[in-house]
Amino acid sequence: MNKIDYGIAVRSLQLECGDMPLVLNDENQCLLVLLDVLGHGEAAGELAQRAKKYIQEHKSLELEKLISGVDGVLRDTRGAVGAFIRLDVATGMVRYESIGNVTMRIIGAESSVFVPSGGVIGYSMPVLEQKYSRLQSGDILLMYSDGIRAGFSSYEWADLWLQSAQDIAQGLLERFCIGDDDASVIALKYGTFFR
Ligand SMILES: [Mn+2]
Repeated sequence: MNKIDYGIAVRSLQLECGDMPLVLNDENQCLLVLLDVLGHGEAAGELAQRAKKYIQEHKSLELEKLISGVDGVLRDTRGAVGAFIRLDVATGMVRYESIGNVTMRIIGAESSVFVPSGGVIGYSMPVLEQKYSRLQSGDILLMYSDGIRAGFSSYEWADLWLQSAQDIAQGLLERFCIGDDDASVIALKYGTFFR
């Protein structure tokens, strides 16, 4: 049986945070969302919380419907970029969609970067496509906002790989946080890891 270990780290520029990383999992499925409401501060934070509440209340919706719902919640606001992943824990199958510049990467035997769609949730939504990937045992899945330096390479955090998902998320935040925007990281370790 495959296992997951996940961790979340957030750094807010002000008291309220416009980044909203969220992981909701049950026995079979894991929903990972990372929203970055445009701008930061109180107004962005309030929108992020509104979107979070909607996602929590509609977490079982099919992914496109969920994203459309979030688009509805954020309609006529400053909007957000966001990445959405639904992971089938048993098989590692990943269904994903990303609108705007939230990064999703798999680090492992076959590393890859998920392809985002352009657009802004709540403002200019792209046509959503069915996108799939698959996690293999030993893979680390990363999601992070543009408050994190985008193109860091895996050797820059090789010392973090064997740590817990929470320590990886926190370590990446501390190491690669840019500092002029809210920043957030979700790290998920999939399958069996040898320590
Ligand atoms: Mn941002």
